Amino acid sequence: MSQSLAATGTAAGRMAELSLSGDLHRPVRLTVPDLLTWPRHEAQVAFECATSGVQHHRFTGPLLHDVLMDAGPAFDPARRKDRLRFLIAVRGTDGHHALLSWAEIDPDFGRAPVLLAVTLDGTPLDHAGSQLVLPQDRCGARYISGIETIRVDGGYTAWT
Ligand SMILES: Nc1nc2c(c(=O)[nH]1)N[C@H]1C(S)=C(S)[C@@H](COP(=O)(O)O)O[C@H]1N2
Ligand SMILES: [Mo]
Repeated sequence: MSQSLAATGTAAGRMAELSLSGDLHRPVRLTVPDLLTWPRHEAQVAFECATSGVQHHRFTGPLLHDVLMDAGPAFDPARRKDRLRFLIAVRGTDGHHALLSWAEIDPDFGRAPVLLAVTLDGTPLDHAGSQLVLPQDRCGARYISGIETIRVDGGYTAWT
């Protein structure tokens, strides 16, 4: 099913919801209007798609970092090194998914201003679901739309 059909199906019933799960002290389900609880940022972005070329869009929404911090990631906030093993997995309703490292969005490390969009070019995403916005990405593939799940995983144990 295409993303637009999935979104229409959701619109016919209830609003889209995304779940924050994994290594969090306060896992939660959030609608797009719930995301307005956090300070809203704006990003004018350009990204390239392998099939449709360069796209320009304006997104608004909270910082992914602000939303995830309130869900209580299971690291010691005072110890910067403890955060370096955490990954963030983001998946859309169509199964498209991608990983970010925690350090990529952490203000002490990569400081990428990644957003969870509530609007796309002025249109609310209440029914389509939030979209991941990564102004630092040249390619559009991680701009995951219709976000269903964000899973925080601190169990990266390749060397143990
Ligand atoms: N849920 C979901 N989000 C997605 C994709 C997808 O297949 N599923 N494709 C990505 C890719 S490859 C690009 S370039 C951007 C823009 O794709 P669009 O032009 O199809 O909207 O969305 C991204 N977000
Ligand atoms: Mo793409």
